[in-house]
Amino acid sequence: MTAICTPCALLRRVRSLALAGLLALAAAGPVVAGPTLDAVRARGQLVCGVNTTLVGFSAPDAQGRWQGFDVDICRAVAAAVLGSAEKVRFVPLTAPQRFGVLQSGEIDLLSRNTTITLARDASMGLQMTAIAFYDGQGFMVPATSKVRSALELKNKSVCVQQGSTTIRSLTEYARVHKLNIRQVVFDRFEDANATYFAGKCDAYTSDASQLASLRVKFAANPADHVILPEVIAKEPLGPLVRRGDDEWVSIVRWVLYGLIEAEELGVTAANVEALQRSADPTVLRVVGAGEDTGKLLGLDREWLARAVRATGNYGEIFERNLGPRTPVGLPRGLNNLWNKGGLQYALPVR
Ligand SMILES: N[C@@H](CCC(=O)N[C@@H](CS)C(=O)NCC(=O)O)C(=O)O
Repeated sequence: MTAICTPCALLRRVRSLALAGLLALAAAGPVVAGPTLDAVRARGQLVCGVNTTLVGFSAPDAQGRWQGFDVDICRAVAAAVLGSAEKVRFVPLTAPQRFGVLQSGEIDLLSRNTTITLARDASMGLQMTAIAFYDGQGFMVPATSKVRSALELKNKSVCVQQGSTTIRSLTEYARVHKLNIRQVVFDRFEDANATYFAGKCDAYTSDASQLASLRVKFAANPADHVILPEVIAKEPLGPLVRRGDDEWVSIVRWVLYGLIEAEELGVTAANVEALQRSADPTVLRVVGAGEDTGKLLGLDREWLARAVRATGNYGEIFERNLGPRTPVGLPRGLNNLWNKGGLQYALPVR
């Protein structure tokens, strides 16, 4: 029998082939592991790029153990992928170093107060995963200064570091508002910090969360430095990976979404075991006792349960490292859940 090849029949055949392909894929079980997951597994360790020292985000504690919000994201990924949050090597990176090290393959993941912009996403061979922290660029001034608004920085000097999004936004803001700001630019973070805290710049500009962290570490009394109300640029921060390894992008993205989803569902490090007996299928998926979401990522059923057990959910990570009861003392603000007035909205884990 000869096949009738009208455009309609052709379309039907393409559709049925596509459907058969999709069904075969769904039945195939675990998807292919990408090259990064393979390398991480073979090494038995995740290599994570973090900030050199930014209290609350990434800094070694008195025992030399890395602590912080960005650090916990690395640990959560390691717990999901390798079964242990301890299987991470942290690589401290300066602002100018961070992208080259990720591009060259020296690290698997960059979890380091890094803003996702169009240019970075589209032109560096790197890819954003999800937004871990909604930040914005701000200014800090000594409390003794009369300046109480960024618009009062006319003819003032502002300390700023190279290799970040910060200088360009400062330049554009100053131009738009005709502020004639004198930029005092540093290659090294240490020099920018030392100069501002020695009182040699009228203001310091960076991500607002960073300013809050810096005053805790460097000011004799953090209350001696005031963060001005203006946010001059959006700084959505999140983990970056190399472009071209879609499986790895998915894993990092879903670990982050999973931690946020866990918070939304009330799954915490402490109750993840007890909730194995939950009647709610959305909770069961998160605690690894329901539908197996891990196999679609090339992982196992308990991937997310392990991450939550190791680091706590997103809210627990935030509160422990940055929240009002920590020295950095940040409110949840934009980083609250979408149903509590914030922007954190995890795509559904199902
Ligand atoms: N979020 C911004 C700024 C992040 C950033 O790297 N900030 C600088 C200070 S403005 C920093 O952390 N430097 C630390 C270092 O170089 O060791 C970005 O991604 O460019």
